Amino acid sequence: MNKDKFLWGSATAAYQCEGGWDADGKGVGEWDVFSHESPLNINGATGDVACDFYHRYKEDIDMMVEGGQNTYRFSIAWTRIIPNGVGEVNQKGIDFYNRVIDYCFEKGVEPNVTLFHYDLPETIAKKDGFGNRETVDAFVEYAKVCFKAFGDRVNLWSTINEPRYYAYCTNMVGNYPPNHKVDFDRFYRVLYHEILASAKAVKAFHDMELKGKIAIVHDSSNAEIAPGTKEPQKIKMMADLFYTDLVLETSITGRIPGALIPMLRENDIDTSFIKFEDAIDFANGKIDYLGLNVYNRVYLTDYTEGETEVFHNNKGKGSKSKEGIRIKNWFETTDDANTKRNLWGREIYPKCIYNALMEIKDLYGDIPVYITENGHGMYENADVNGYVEDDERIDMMQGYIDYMLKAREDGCNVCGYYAWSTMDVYSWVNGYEKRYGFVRIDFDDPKLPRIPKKSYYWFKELIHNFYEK
Ligand code: BGP
Repeated sequence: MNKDKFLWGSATAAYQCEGGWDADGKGVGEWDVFSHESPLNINGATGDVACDFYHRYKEDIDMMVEGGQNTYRFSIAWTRIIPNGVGEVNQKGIDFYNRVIDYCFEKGVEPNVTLFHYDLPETIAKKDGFGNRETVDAFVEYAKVCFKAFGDRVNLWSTINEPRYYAYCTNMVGNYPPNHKVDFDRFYRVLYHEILASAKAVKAFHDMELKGKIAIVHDSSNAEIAPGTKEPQKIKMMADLFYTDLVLETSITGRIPGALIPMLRENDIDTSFIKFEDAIDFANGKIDYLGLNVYNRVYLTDYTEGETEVFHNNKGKGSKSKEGIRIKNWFETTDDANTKRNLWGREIYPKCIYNALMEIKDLYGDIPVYITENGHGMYENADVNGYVEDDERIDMMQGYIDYMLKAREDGCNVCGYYAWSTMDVYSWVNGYEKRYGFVRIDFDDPKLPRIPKKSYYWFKELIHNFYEK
C-alpha cells in the first residue's frame, strides 16, 4: 500500500464524548437509563455532559489537525437520528452529524463513521435489544437513514463496534446493561443477531451504490496457547470459534463457521435463533474492509475443573484480580509470568497486534484492515498547568505501533491506525477515572478545559516521521 495513503488518527464513541444527552430531540438510550438509575453504576458517572463534544466538536477536530492526525473515527448515536429506535427521524440529529462530517472535510480529516457503538435506544433495549430478532431490521432501517443522509460524502463506514465484546460484557461479564452474567444462550443470540444486522446493513449499503467502503469492527482478542497445554490445536480452534470466527469468518467470507453449530449443540447452547434463510443474507453482506480494535491477547490452556466463570476487574487501583475466563470443558486463561498487566488486570502484550494481523492475512488474504482502536488506560495526575506526562502510554503504544508496522512490512494489508482515544472520554465501567486520551479534560472544571498530554506531541511526531521517511 502506498505510504501516503496510510491514515493516522484517533477515535471516540458517541455516548462516551458527546454529552447533550437529551439535546435537540435526542431519544433516551439504554446507557442513559443505566447511568442514571442502576445501582450497578458504581461510580455514579454519566455521559450526560461527558466532553460536551456535541457543542465543542470544532475545537476537538482542530486539535486533531494540530496534532497531525488526518482521520477521525466516531460513532453516530442511534437515538439522535431515530429517537424511538424505529419510526420518526430527527432532522436535528442529522444536522449535527452533517456539521461534524463537513467540518472534518473542511479540515482535511477523513471521517470514519461507526453506526452502533454500544448505545442502544431504550425502547429497543426494553424489548430485549439484540436478543430480539426484530432489532436486526430496526438497525438496518436506522443504517439506511444514515447512508442516505451522509453516504454522498463519507468514505469509511463501520456497522457495529465490537459485536463479540458487546455480547460478552452484556451477557457474560454482566458489567454492561442489561447486566446478564454467564448467560451463554443470550451471548450467542445477541452476537448472532448483531452479525446478521451488520450483514444486512452491508447489503443495503452496497445496494445504494454509494462511493464509500463498509466494515465491521472486531475486538481482536487474539488467542495464544500457553506452552505445556495438552491439546493446543483443539484449544486454539475452540478459542477462535469463541473469540473471533463468528465475526470475522462470517463478515469476510459470507458463511458462518461450519464448526460452530456442532460445538454449541454439544454444549447444550441454544441455536434455535440460527435460521436457514439467513445464509443468503450473510452471503450478500460481505464487508469491504475490516476494523480491528486491539488491546490484548487471550492466553489460554486446558480446562481444569469448575463451572464456567468470568473474571473481570472493573475496580482498577487496589484490586489484584486479573482479567480472564474459565469455560467448562473448553479452556481457561492462564498467567504468563513474563507479561505485565495494567491496573485492571489486563495483559500488556504489544506483539498481539502482530499476531492478530498476520492471522488475518493468512486466513483472509489481502483484505484491507484498519486498526480502529488501540490505547492504554491509566490513572493520571496533571501538574499545576494541567499537563500530563504519560510516558507509560507512549512506551506501550509505541510497542503496538512498531508491531503493526512490522505486520505491514510482512505483507498484511493494514491501511490505518486510530488511537483510543482522541481526548479523555467516559469509560463504560470506570467513568472518568480511567483515562485514555491524548488530550486531558478536567471533568471537575465546568469549562472542561482541554490540554494536550505528552503523548499528543509524541503521536504528532510519529505521524510526521512516518510520512517524511
Ligand atoms: C473498547 C471500546 C471503547 C473503549 C475501550 C476502552 O472495547 O470499543 O468504547 O471504551 O474499549 O474501554 P474501557 O474504558 O472499559 O477500558
